[in-house]
Amino acid sequence: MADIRACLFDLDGVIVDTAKYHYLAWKRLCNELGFDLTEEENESLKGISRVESLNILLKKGGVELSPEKREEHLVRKNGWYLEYIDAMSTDEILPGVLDFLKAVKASGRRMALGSASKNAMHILEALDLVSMFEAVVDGTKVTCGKPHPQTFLIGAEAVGTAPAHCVVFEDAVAGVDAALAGGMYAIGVGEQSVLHKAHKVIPGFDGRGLEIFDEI
Ligand code: B16
Ligand code: MG
Repeated sequence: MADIRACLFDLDGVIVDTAKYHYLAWKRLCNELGFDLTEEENESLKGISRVESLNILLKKGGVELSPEKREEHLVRKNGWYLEYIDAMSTDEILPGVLDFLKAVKASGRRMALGSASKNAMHILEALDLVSMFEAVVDGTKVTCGKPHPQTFLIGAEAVGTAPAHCVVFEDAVAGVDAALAGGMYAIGVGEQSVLHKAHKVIPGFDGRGLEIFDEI
């Protein structure tokens, strides 16, 4: 049985469904550039950095842009995304997440956030969750995004826990891959068919408690 001493949580798609807002903002940009983005295609952008996501989309749409234009589009996309974020409240924390976070904290396990997002602190503030995490590793703190394990390795170190005693909660294939590459346990939050490489997959946190650590 796994001896879990620290939990590393992804943000988008695990704690809050900002993935839907990323999708709407990317879709708007793609449509302006003359092509569409389906929800299925958006799946491959989850957990991937902003710059890398744009690279993937431009390739898909067969659009070539100068570095200046790319930067301009990234700023516009983030502006649309932030309009959704600014309208968000604590009601948008996904079902069961708050109780689960509190239970982990009360159990004495260490807790960190590991997100690719450069907006992570902004989102945590909107959700009143900043004080829940001992460390926040976000897109402003890494040089290699997921699926590279750097995000979670920095998180594990920040909470003084060896990777073998850490579990990562992730909704993205890239995030599950990052956790496994870092030598950690991975619990996928979403669909089994998508996240099958994880040690365990749950649809969400509703009704879930510390017994989950006995199931990996
Ligand atoms: P931003 P996570 C990731 O967050 C998202 O899943 C991904 O879709 C997004 O492109 C990335 O953050 C960067 O986000 O544009 O806000 O810097 O899932 O790792 O918490
Ligand atoms: Mg995510």
